[in-house]
Order: sequence, then C-alpha cells, then structure tokens
Amino acid sequence: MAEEVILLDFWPSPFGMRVRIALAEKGIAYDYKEEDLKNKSPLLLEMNPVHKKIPVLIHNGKPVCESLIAVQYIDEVWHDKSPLMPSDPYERAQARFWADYVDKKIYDLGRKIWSTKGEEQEAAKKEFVESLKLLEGELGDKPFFGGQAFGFVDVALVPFYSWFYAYETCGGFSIEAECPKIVAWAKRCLLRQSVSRSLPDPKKIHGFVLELKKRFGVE
Ligand SMILES: N[C@@H](CCC(=O)N[C@@H](CS)C(=O)NCC(=O)O)C(=O)O
Repeated sequence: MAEEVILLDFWPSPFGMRVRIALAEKGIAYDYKEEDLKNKSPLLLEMNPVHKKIPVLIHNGKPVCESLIAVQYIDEVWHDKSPLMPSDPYERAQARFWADYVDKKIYDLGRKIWSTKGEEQEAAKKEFVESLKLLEGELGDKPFFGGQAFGFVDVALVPFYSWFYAYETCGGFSIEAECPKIVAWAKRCLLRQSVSRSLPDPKKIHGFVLELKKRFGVE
C-alpha cells in the first residue's frame, strides 16, 4: 500500500522540527503543509481538535499529535532504518525522561528570556543555563545523548539550537560561554542532513522573535 504522510507544521516551531528530523532520518517522503496559526486550517482543527496545535503527523488519514509521541510513532512504524529509541527498556525509559525534561524546561524558559525583562528575565536566563548544564552532565563525554548513535533525546533537544541566537541576543548572554559542550554537541548534530535541513536559519528565527515581541508589546 502506498503510504500517505502529511505534516501540519509551522516553520519556526521546535516541536515541528522534531518531526521533520525523525521523518528525514527514516527517509520518508511527505507532504509538508505550513499552517497559519492565527488562522488555523479546517484540517488542523479536525486532526487536532483537543489542542489545535501543530505539529500533527497524518499517516494514511490518521492523526498523531504531540511531537514526542509523533517521533516515537515514526520510529515504531519505520523501524527498519535509523532506530531513534534504544532497544533496552531501561534506556528507553531514561531517554523518555530526558526528552520530557527538555519539554518541561527549555521551551518555557527560552520564551521567558525573549518575552520578559529585568528580574524575571535574569531568573529565566539563570534557570535556562542551569537546565542546559544539567543536560551537559547527562551528555557527559558521549557524542550523542544515547551514546554513539543519534537518537530520541537529540531529536527532542536540537531544534532549540536554532533559537539560541534569538535567546542570546534578547537576553544579552552567550550560551556557548556557559555551556560549550551543549553547543559542540548541537554542531555535531547539525552535521547530519536530517538536522541541518530541518532547522531554519537562526537569524530568521531571531527576526520572527522580534515580530513576536512587537505583537506582544515587549519593549
Ligand atoms: N506539546 C506540543 C507543543 C506544540 C506547540 O506548542 N505548538 C505551537 C507552535 S510552537 C502551536 O501550535 N500553537 C498554536 C496555539 O497554541 O494556538 C508538542 O510537543 O507537539
């Protein structure tokens, strides 16, 4: 049966990038549909009626919502190539733990860095750097979070690297000076086409963040 794969996405979304990377790792051809989140398509509302958010992976007409769930689904369906999840159940649980940690910390703190000022921004910067340092500890001396091979935690975290320039510029700090190992790891990930082709230009993300700041009246 011919596979029909559609991705509802929005170019600056780190969550969308995760699904793009997973599909690219597996070499899956798909139809990319850009959403206007200010004017959501009827297809998005039909496919993700609960959260009404992108990304949504639509596989043969059936939607899979939530980026980390979609990445795991892709890994299970196309299991013959580039495994993203470890085969050992305990290691799998650990990978899910760290991907969940990324979800609980990095997006919200990054958002606070560009959308707040003064004490609130300083606190967000501090916690953001602390979270990345913790992730650096977990990475240790391994090339990727799961060891020698690029995997699930890498897919979960690396999209945020395309936002680092915006965080640094808005926050007036250097992530590389604070967390050199994370930046070296991200550059290693970017050597993979699956990643380099899925992440937008950081300067373009910064331009998008400046638009958001205007829209939300920050500064
Ligand atoms: N937990 C979700 C987060 C997805 C998400 O926050 N998507 C944003 C774009 S980055 C969205 O669609 N926002 C539209 C809205 O909230 O109305 C995931 O991992 O997929």
